[in-house]
Amino acid sequence: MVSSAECVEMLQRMWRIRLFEERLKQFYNYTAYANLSSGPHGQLGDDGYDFASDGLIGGAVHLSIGQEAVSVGVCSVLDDADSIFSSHRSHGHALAKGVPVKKALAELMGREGGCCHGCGGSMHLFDPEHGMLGGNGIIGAQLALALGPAFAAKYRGTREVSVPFFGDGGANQGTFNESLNLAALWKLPVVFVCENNLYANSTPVGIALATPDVADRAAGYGMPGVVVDGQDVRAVHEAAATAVSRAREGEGPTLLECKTYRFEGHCGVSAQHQNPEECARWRQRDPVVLFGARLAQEGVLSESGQEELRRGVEAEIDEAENYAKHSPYPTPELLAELVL
Ligand SMILES: Cc1ncc(C[n+]2csc(CCOP(=O)(O)OP(=O)(O)O)c2C)c(N)n1
Repeated sequence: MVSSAECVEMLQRMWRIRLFEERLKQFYNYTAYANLSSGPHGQLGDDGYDFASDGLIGGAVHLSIGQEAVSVGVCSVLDDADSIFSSHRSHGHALAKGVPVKKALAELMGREGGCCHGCGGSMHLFDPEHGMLGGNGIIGAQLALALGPAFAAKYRGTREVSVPFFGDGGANQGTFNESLNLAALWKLPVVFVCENNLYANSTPVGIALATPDVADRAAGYGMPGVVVDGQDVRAVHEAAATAVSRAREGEGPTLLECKTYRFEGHCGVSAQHQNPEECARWRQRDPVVLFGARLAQEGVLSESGQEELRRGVEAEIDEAENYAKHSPYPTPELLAELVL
């Protein structure tokens, strides 16, 4: 059973991810990305658009607003020594695992003070100190990479667990089969976390998945497959706790499928390809709002306590913004040093 203090900590982390990504909307270079893009990405919207800040973040930015309960619920049962691997949609995972906000924001702005000295950017947040072993622009690659530290832990007889987060689209890559098979065969300490947000880019799961639940596939590898409500952070925490303790005890991997939804478009904002009624329905199940209401109802944290928590997170992000904006861009010499 998760304690009150842990609940408050989880709510704080959820707010951190939500407000961090809301802040990103002001900095994202919509114009450059729209010019590069075609199809649904090309539609510009007004939501959050701030001309003054436009361009502080270049390249593609994938927001995970709406999916905070998954990253926070899973990471709440992990230690710094445990490893996570992410995809193109990696900010939430990084922050949930403890990557400092200022290092993440500076990285997104391409500054030297970032967790990869500004040479990685949004899709390559990486911070081994906190066990964040990287975002990845290659869909499905993180599943195979996660087997490395899991194998090392098993080989050395230590108790670290490795967790790849991937989407429903990632579940259809060949690496899914290879990784689940090998992890099960060797009983590796892995928890495979599928964030099924119902779309891969703009492709709905209904026309891409042969069965409604990705978790059903676990049976084919002889591991438990668990479906959990990805909007309920406590449910995710509990399911992840069971899977992680199984992995730590040497009993092998679990496939955890979290049913969730992203409230923004695939890349950037306002490029919604989802049906508006569907979006509205899921917004009724906003994981941050739901959890806050539950904690108020249970007397764990009052509404004013939550407001204070939220303001504290906002101040933390203001401070990170100041840090990032004052951090220099990396020099070509530094790039050469890091890469060579
Ligand atoms: C190997 C590979 N194929 C295709 C792409 C292009 N691509 C980028 S994101 C994406 C959809 C990913 O969907 P999903 O795994 O469900 O994650 P979500 O975006 O829903 O979080 C695709 C196909 C890619 N980056 N890598």
